[in-house]
Amino acid sequence: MSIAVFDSGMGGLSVLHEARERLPGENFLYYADTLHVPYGTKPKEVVKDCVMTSIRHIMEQPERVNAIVIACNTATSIAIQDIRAAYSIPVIGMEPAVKPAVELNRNTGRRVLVTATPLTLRESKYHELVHRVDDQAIVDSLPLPGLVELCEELRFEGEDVDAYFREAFRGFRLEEYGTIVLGCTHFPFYRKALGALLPDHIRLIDGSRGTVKRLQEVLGMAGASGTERGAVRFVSSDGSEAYVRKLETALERYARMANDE
Ligand code: DGN
Repeated sequence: MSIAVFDSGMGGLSVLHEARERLPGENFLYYADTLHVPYGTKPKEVVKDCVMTSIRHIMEQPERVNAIVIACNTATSIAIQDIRAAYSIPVIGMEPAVKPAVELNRNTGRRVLVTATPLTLRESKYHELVHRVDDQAIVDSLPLPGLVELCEELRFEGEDVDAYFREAFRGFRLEEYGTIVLGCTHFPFYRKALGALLPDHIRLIDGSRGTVKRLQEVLGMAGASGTERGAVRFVSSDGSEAYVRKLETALERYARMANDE
């Protein structure tokens, strides 16, 4: 079985990591649309074209993938219906983890803060989701433009990162929040930096576990089988070998960070 994991850049590695933990024997193709990263600050129609072109390239790869994970909240909200209409293999998307966050904070007096790219938070898909699950009106939203770019430079912690978050959270009374949703697949790279900055009671959640669970359901695969580790092949839309090396480094760093938690 070969499974494609797609993002504009390296954010989808957080989903690939989760998928390899759950399905270690499978082979993965990781495709990054480096020609067009970041998506989240571009107009919707431009993003839709970039996504459809990327999916076409994925389908042309020699692996002949059996399923595609759209490991990008922005691309999912803009294009998942078009992708599903165009291809017959299973296509699994991302959704900001608003529902579990609301459940965790129900009747606690604490609020939920959803962070994502500006485009994800502007889309009707997000507003419909909040409308459906936020029955106690406890959800607030915070776009984090610029964080994807920091991540793409492998700047996961340090003074610049702390300064970015301090500025972003200015004006929020953080003690009121019980959970912060990481609604962009690049953001879990900042779990450690955020953990050090935020009050201890705040929980950080992201959508990768839910997406991989869905992938397992759709493929009818309960979990790890066999002892042999599957392969991962990285492809970038600009053909850059240097970016492929960067993806390998970032995946290792992410795995180390996730295992330290
Ligand atoms: N990782 C993408 C997401 O989950 O929304 C954002 C990437 C981007 O191109 N902005």
